[in-house]
Amino acid sequence: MSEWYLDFVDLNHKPSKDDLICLFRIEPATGFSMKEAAGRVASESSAGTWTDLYKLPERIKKIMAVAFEIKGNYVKIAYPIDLWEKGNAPQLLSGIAGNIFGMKAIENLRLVDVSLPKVYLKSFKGPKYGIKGIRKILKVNKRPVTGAVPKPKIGYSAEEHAKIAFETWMGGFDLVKDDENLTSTSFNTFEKRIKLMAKLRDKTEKLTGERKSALLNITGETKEMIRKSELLHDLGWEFAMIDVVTAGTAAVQTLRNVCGDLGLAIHAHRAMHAAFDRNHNHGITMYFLGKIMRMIGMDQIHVGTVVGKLVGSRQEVSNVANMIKASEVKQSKEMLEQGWHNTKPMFPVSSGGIHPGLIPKIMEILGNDCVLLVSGGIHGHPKGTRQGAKAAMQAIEAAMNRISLSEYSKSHKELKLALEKWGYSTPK
Ligand code: CAP
Ligand code: MG
Repeated sequence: MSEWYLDFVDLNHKPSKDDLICLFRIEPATGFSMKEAAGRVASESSAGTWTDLYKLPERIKKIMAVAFEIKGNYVKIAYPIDLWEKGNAPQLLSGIAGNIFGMKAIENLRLVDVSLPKVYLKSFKGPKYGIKGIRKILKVNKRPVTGAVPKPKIGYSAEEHAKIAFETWMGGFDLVKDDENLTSTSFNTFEKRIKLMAKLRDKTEKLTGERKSALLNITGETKEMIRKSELLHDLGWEFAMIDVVTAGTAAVQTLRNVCGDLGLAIHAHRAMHAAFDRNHNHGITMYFLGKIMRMIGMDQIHVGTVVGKLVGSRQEVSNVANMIKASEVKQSKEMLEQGWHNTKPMFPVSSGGIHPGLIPKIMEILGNDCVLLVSGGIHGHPKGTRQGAKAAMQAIEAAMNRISLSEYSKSHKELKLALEKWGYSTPK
């Protein structure tokens, strides 16, 4: 068979400053060399096909991707900027995260990172608010922002849901979040929930003098998301929440535009990410997902907890959290150089199996610039949601003042009860 895959490999090639550079980890299938596998990835993700052609205009050679570095299983591929439509995230994924995952000549393929050149990055909006903007909205200066999802995940009526929100806010939390699978159901419609919650938000703000808000889940068909984001705006809400993987990058881009015009910040839930990032040999890293979501312009995104109920090593979680906050990232084994060119930093969100006993550890990993979602870990408190939220706020105070939880719990009864129930355990 006459192939031209090796035309996509040139280990002497020097990428230009406007190229997108991708870092892949490739395991070739039996019978294929690394070069043959790398050439296939570069070809199928850019301007190739499986056989040589009768005719190939010279011009096309200028947009062929080039595998220019192979180190063990790590391969770097340079993609000329002209391959890409500016401001089109789905197109980018169709190329560098598309057919290549299914090629027979490749046993396993991992898209590790992509380095986005300034000219491409700047064709997307980036976050509207970012960390500083959200801190300003919520009037929370230094400590982590706090939030909770009413639990169980789905099942409460809108009235019950709003009452739990009230208790959560009254316990000192800033945010109440919808769960990823709660949108608008017969027993808890979006409209009713956000109306009832808005009333109780106003009441809590009056009672406490604090800012209170919510991350309300608009995930759905794109036009329906637009309609729901308008409803949120009309009721004075500041955030829309989107399950960004299930909704898809096209919808997420549209909503970044719409929410931006309405002044809404966007909370990105990552449900379904583990379908492609959990197996370290194949798929797409959470690091890459975090990066394109910052590029598109989410204000905050779930990154994991390390010590909570879901997978994600300390290294993985802190790499993602650091990258979405950084102004620049230096190259290392599994990360490419990335300048962010004034793109605002995003808030990393830690959620999933958190209770007060785990809070200092999470703050040690993520620092104070994070959103802590403590849900089961407040609603399961022996005295209920409000006391549970107080216990979590006390754990944050203790960590901010570098006092051990056992010491702080001597004078803080809510924290004491939480520690008696959960201790410092990691839920599974
Ligand atoms: C947390 C959560 C979040 C997960 C998502 C849940 O609840 O609401 O969806 O944390 O994971 O349903 O599990 P709990 P991640 O606090 O009660 O565990 O943030 O890692 O993407
Ligand atoms: Mg959830």
